Amino acid sequence: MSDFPPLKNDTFLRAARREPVPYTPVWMMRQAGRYLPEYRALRAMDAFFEVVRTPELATEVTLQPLRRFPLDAAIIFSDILVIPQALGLRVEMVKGKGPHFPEPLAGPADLARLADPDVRRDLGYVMEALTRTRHALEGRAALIGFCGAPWTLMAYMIEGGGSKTFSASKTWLYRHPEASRSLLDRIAEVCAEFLIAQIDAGAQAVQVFDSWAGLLSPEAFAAFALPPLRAIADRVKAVHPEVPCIVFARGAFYALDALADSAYDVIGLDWTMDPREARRIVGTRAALQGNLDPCILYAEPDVIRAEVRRMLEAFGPVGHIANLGHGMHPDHDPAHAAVFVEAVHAFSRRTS
Ligand code: 1CP
Repeated sequence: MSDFPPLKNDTFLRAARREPVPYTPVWMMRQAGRYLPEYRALRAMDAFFEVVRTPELATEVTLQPLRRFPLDAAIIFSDILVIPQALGLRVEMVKGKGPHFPEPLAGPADLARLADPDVRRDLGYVMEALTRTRHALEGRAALIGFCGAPWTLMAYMIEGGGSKTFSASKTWLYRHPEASRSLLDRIAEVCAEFLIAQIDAGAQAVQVFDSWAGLLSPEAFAAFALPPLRAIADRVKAVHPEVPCIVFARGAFYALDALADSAYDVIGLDWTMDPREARRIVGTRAALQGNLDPCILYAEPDVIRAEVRRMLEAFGPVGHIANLGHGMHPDHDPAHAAVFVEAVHAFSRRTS
């Protein structure tokens, strides 16, 4: 991969390794997306998964937020649901509603319906988008690849979309624990292969999104969600030991100690988690990422700046990647995202 432009801004990678940085690096989950008018304009012409599957367009959308804000990392424009698609399930993006699976997994017998994907071929468009984006970035920011975590993907594959209680997928855990484990292991294998292929194609860090971890009891998380999460990082690290792996298990405060004991280098925190308490639990075992409540971006700029200062003080200058505690919302004002990013840089420069 030596033909990529040299990385001129390595603050994100240094913070992920808990090395000293001149300022705290920052990026935003869902930084590419509907709150940007230039994204909405592009989306007006193409269906969501068409944009995802067209490397030129995915590269363009990935770069859009970097043209507006001095972000320290770019995240490739894609979706966690490309893995269920590669496993043979149909996924549609319904306007105003979100993802919809017309034929979700109804029971363990449906596992036979799943395909055995060739990740580098079936999801080759993601790898192509990463390679293009890495060149287009010209080393201005690090490039992050990602995938969904096995539990979160299993939940979508069974519920057929978002859900308030996720009772169908949780029913699997308690009624069909063996089939659940076999599905989770199968997804984990695809996730690991996919992340390794993304790194080969140019990703400089990878993040695993376990967005629905918080629906599980600590016991269920330990029994079902954690083993495949661990397996993914172990497999990626065996091939690419130098590439930072980030885990974002939303709502799983109770799992911080176990996650710090895994091969993940960085643990993402949602806004319900106290950074000082997280630091006390995790110690020097991992860097932390997060965790401003995305709704603070609805406040006046001075409030955003004060909250950023509070966040930076709570995390401290070492081993912190600033981010939101979850993704940008479609009705966020891009000007307020700019205030967030600039405040992180300004305050951390002053205090470090
Ligand atoms: O119509 C549109 O334009 C669809 C909106 C949209 C966008 C912009 C979806 C549908 N996905 C995305 C992009 C996306 N999704 C990215 C791009 C990179 C970036 O961060 O800028 C990423 C990382 C994701 C990951 C993703 N998709 C997650 C994990 C992160 C999280 O927010 O918890 C999840 C749960 C999804 C599923 C999904 N895809 C889209 C929606 C609206 C949802 C969530 C639906 C639900 O709440 O169940």
